[in-house]
Amino acid sequence: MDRRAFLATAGGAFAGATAGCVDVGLGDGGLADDDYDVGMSANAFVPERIEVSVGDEVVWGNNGTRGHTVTAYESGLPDGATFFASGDFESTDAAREAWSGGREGNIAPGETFTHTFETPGEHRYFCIPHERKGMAGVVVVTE
Ligand SMILES: [Cu+2]
Repeated sequence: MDRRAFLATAGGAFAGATAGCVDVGLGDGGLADDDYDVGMSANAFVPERIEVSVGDEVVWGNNGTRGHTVTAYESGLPDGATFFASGDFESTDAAREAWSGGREGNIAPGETFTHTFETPGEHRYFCIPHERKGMAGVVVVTE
């Protein structure tokens, strides 16, 4: 059972207990489940792998409590793919420098980042401050 169905069921069964609670269904960052495609927990993108079609928009949402980045690995993109990074940097190195210089590119709790994928293939990306903890993901784009 998905979470929304569960909440709907619980709401019906315990309407008296939950009435007035506006936080039902919202994560720590204040985002609702359908506000994003890929969430961000303490040290992970959830899910780590997502499959979309050419032309689809992917929305990352920080539903955790810490700042994160979405930063593509230039070497982890298909030929011809557009580089993407929160903060709109032009390269992985530029994003790293801007982060260490003042947390530029930060996606704060409750914020989102969006990118539209136009090139088929695997797009690998990571979070700069949590790279060493293995915070990385892949967007698989199919025709
Ligand atoms: Cu992170």
